[in-house]
Amino acid sequence: IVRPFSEIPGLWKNGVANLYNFWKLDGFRNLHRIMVQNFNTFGPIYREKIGYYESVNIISPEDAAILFKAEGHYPKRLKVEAWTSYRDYRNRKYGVLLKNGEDWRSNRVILNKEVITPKVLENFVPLLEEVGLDFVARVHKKIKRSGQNKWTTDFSQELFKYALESVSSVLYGERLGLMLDYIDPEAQHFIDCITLMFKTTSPMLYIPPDLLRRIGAKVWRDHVEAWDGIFNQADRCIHNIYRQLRQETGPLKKYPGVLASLLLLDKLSIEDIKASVTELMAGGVDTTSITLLWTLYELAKHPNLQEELRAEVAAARAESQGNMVEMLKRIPLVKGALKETLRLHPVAVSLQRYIAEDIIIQNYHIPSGTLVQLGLYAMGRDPKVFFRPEQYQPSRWLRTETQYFKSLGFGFGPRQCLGRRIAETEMQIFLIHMLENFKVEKQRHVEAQSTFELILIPDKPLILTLKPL
Ligand code: HEM
Ligand code: 2DC
Repeated sequence: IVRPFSEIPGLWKNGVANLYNFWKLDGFRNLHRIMVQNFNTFGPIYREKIGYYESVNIISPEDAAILFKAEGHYPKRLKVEAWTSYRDYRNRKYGVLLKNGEDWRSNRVILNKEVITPKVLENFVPLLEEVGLDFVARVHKKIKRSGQNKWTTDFSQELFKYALESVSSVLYGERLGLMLDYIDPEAQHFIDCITLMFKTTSPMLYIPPDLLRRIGAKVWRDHVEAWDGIFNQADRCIHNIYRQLRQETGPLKKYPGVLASLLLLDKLSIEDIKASVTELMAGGVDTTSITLLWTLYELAKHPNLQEELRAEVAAARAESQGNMVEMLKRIPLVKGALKETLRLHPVAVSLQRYIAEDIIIQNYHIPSGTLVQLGLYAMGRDPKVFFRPEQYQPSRWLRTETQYFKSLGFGFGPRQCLGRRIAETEMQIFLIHMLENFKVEKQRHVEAQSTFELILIPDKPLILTLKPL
C-alpha cells in the first residue's frame, strides 16, 4: 500500500528551529554536504523545511525520471526570490530564467531557435574557436614572459575572462578584447558583480529578501549593487548592437550574433529580448569557467588520462582536417570528461520542480504542487548510482547503461539550461586547444572540495601549472 505524504521521513515540522540548526552548521556553505548527510540518515527520500523553504528530496535516477515526467507543460523550478525581488524593486522585466507559465513558454520557444538548436552550432563554432585560439596565444605569451617555461597561477580569473569573452562573442557577434593584457575595467567590474550576486543570493534563499530590504540589511544592499552593475554593463552592450543595427543597410554578410538575430526576427519585444540576453550574459560566466577549472584540476591529477584525451584530440584533428564542427563529433572521451566533471562538481547542487500532478516515489504519495528536489551533487557521489563514484573516469560515459537520468548537469526537458549548447561547445573547444598545446600539472597534496555560493565552487584557489608540450 502507498504510504501518505505525512509519513515521509525528515525534519519538516519546525522551519525556524531547522533554520537555526542549519545556520549553526554553516549550512549556507555546506548545503551539498548536508544533503548527502540527510540521504544517509533518512534514505532515498526525505522531507525538509528550512525557514519558509519546504521540499521533498530525492536521489535516484529512477525517481528523477518520475519527477520529470510530472513536470507538466510549464515546468517551474524553485523561485529564487532574491532575483525576482531585485527586478520588482527596480521595475525590470523578468527574462526566461524567472518567467513562468505561458509567458515563459512563448519566450523560451523563440530563444531556443537562436541559442540551443543544433543548427546554431555552425554559427557559434567559428566565434568560439577564435576565442579559444586567443586564450592559447595568451598562455604562450605568459609562459615566455615568465622565463621559466611554465605558468603557475590560480586560473579562475583567466577563465572568467575566457567565458565572458566567449559568451559575449556569441551574443553580440563582437569581441570585448578580454584576452589582452589591459582589459576594460567595466568588463572586470561585470565579472566581480556576478560573483557578488551569487554570493549574496544564498542567504536570501532562506530569509525573505523583502524582509532584509525593509531592515536595510547589507546582503540586500550588496545584492542590489551587484545586479545594478550587471544590468548597466549588459545595457551598454545591448544598446551598442541596437545602434549599429539601425545604421546597417542591405543584407548581412556574416552571422551577427544572438542579440541581432533576435532583434531582426522581431518576434519578442525589445524589453523581453533585453531581459533574457542579460540573463544569458550573466549566466554564461561563472558556470562554464568553474567547470573548466575543475576539469583542468582533474586532468592535472590524472596525467595518463590527459595523454589519452590528447591522443583522441590529435586523431580527431587529423580525421577532420582541422574542421572544428567535424572535430567536435569525434571527441567522445573529451565529452565524457566534461560529464564526469559535472558529476563530481556540479554547478547546481539540485534540480527542482513544482510537480504538476500527484506522483508516487519510493512508495510515498506526493501531492501535485509540491516542490521536489533531485540532489544532483548527492546523486553524483552515490555508490548505488555510480560504480566507484570517487574516481574520475570519463570512460564510464562511453557505456550506455551509465546514461539513464544520470547525466543531468544541465537539467532536463524544456526547462533545461538554455545556455547548454553555448556552454558545451565553448568548453569542448577550450579543452581541445589546451590539450593540443599544454600539459597541466598541480601541486601535490592540495585537495579541494566544493563550497556553496548559490552555485558550487572550489573552497580554495586551485593553483595549476601549464607547460608547453
Ligand atoms: C538554467 C546548469 C551554463 C544560462 C540552468 C539549470 C542548470 C544549469 C542545472 C536549471 C535547469 C533545470 O531546471 O532543468 C548550467 C551548467 C552550465 C551552464 C552546468 C555550464 C557548465 C550556462 C550558460 C548560460 C546559461 C553558458 C548562458 C549562456 C541559463 C539560463 C537558464 C539556465 C538562461 C534558465 C533557463 C529557463 O529557465 O528556461 N543551467 N548552466 N547557463 N542556464 Fe545554465
Ligand atoms: C541553488 O536551493 C540552490 O544555471 C537552491 O546560469 C535551488 C536552486 C535553484 C535554481 C538554480 C540554483 C539552485 C543554482 C544556480 C542555477 C539556478 C537556476 C539557474 C542557475 C542552476 C540549485 C544558473 C547558474 C544560471 C544563472 C543565470 C543568472 C545568473 C542570470
